[in-house]
Amino acid sequence: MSFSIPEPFSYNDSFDVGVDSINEQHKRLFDLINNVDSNRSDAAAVKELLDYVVFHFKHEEDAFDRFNFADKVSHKKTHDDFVAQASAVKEINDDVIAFVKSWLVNHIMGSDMQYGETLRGMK
Ligand code: FEA
Repeated sequence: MSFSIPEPFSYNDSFDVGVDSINEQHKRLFDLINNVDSNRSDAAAVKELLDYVVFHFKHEEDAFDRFNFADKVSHKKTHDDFVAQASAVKEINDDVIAFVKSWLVNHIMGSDMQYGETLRGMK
């Protein structure tokens, strides 16, 4: 199943996974992707996005361990695969931007939504 990409590309309440800290991080990911889109040849913007992605994934994965999230192994693999794909990008173009936007939206809606119940109560 594929979810529609908001245009303009920004966070809205449909992305609420039920954990404030994670929602804030997801908002920031939308912003950082827009920043890369507007500054395509700026290596620092790309690095900032990648670093924040890694930070965010670790935040989620630490919570999976603490709350013993049943699907943590396959969710972590999805994260690792994305980091590998994103790290291999050589040039930011329309296809890359479309891929990253689609990945974020589909990952939040299709995967992150599934830990909402387990992580409820986390800040
Ligand atoms: Fe499972 Fe959260 O990760 N959203 N991103 N990227």
